[in-house]
Amino acid sequence: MGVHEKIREIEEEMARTQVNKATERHLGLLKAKLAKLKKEIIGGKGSKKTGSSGFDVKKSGDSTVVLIGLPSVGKSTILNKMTKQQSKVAAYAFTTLTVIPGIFEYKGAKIQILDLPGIISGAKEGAGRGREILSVARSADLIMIILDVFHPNIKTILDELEGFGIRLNQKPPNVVITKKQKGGITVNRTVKTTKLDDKTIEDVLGEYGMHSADVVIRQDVSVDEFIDVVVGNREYIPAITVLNKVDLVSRDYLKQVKFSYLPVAAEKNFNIDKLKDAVYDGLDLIRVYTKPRMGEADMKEPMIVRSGITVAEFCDRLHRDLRKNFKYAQIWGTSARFQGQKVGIEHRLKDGDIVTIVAR
Ligand SMILES: Nc1nc2c(ncn2[C@@H]2O[C@H](COP(=O)(O)OP(=O)(O)OP(=O)(O)O)[C@@H](O)[C@H]2O)c(=O)[nH]1
Ligand SMILES: [Mg+2]
Repeated sequence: MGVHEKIREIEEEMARTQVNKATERHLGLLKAKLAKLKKEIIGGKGSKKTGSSGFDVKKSGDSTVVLIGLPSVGKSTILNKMTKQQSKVAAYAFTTLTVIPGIFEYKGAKIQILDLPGIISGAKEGAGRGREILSVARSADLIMIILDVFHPNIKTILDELEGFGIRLNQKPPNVVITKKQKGGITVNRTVKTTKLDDKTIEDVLGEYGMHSADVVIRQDVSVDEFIDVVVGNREYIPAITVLNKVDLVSRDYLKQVKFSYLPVAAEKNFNIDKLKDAVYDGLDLIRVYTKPRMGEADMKEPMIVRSGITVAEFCDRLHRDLRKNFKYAQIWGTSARFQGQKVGIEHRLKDGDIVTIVAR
């Protein structure tokens, strides 16, 4: 039996199973099995840096936004209106066949946008170069979901992204699993939890061949979130939803759309500015200034980086070898407990921080 058939079989069993206290544990196990099979689909480790995308994309700018949507929803039109790029636009499906990058500057940040071919249902299993497209999405700093006003079927898109290990607008669950050689599973909870019991935790870990581990639960996680931690190759990415071509409908028509979205008519330039704002806000960027050890800080040209960035990641932005040779950093600004505080590589930076990196 192939992976896809096995997945379908489990999904069918889950659909047949009533959700109640008695079946909770069994469902947890099925979910774990399912996640394991789905991981095979995503393939390889595929981290942000090394992920083989199949599409050759050269990242540039301070952050990268990808356009994801069904064919002909207006992705290329949006790219063209937001940047100076001219990606081909046409009234038929699959006009765009590869990645088309564009860039725009906003509030001092250089933001790259990647226009992609449309995805179709089954993309995560490879339909219509779907895997290449979704791999690019996994590497994004923000995903822009584009929907056509006449087919606002957001569920198709969410299913494809979800099935490819992408978690939208969620934080990584605060759970730590440390493997051990022996001693069984021990679970420690630092908060009161209601959604996940010890037996289910054991079942899920067992499914992944883990029979001894220390588990620390710091948040009331669901079994799905716990499985995400166990599987481990999830990308947590912010997203915004755009409903395009609103010039073609009335206000009344829009009232029946039940999820939240930004209304846009790209072709008419309607709300392109609002879209730029939404992208900028969604990226949650901060300004960080660098200061040489002996000199003055450069307050003219901040580095624009995403909020929550660690000193380690900041080093990577400055120079390839800096992380390797890192000794300590000194911080002036809101992330420091006192001005000039010495910090390690895991320290998280905040907006307006001034940083000196001291390397060997
Ligand atoms: N009325 C209207 N038409 C639009 C709007 N935006 C795009 N279109 C039209 O929609 C069609 C598809 O636009 P594209 O930008 O090529 O769509 P796409 O999503 O890039 O399509 P693929 O590359 O094939 O996936 C074209 O005929 C556009 O002129 C809009 O805001 N209003
Ligand atoms: Mg296109």
